[in-house]
Amino acid sequence: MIERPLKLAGNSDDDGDSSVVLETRKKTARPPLYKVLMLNDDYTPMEFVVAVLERFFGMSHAQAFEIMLTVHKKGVAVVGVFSHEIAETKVAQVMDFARQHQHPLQCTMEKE
Ligand code: TYC
Repeated sequence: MIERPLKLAGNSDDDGDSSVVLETRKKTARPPLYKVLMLNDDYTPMEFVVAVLERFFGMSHAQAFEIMLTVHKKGVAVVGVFSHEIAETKVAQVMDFARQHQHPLQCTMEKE
C-alpha cells in the first residue's frame, strides 16, 4: 500500500517559522474485477449462445456471433469483466437461462 504525506496547510505569514501539517492517506483501492467466461460444449446450439450474449452482455448480433465462434473454436472466451457482484449475477442469469432451455451451457467467473 502506498502512503504519501498530504499537505493540508502551510504557514504563509512571514514571521520566520514555517510548518506544514502532514497526514498519511491510504490511496483508495479499486475493487477487484472478475472475468466472466463462457465454455464450449457439444450440444448447446450456436444461436442460443448468440442470444445469451446479446441478452445478458449487451452485445450486438455481430459481436455476439464473433465471441460465440471464438468459444466454439478455442473452448473458452472472456465475455465480460465486472465487479464481483455483477459477475455473479451474470453467471447466475446465464446458468438459469440455459437450464430453463435444457442446454448444458456453462458460464464461470474468475478473478482478473
Ligand atoms: N459447440 C456448440 C455447437 O457446435 C456451440 C457452442 C458455442 C456451445 C459456444 C457453447 O459456449 C458455447 N453447437
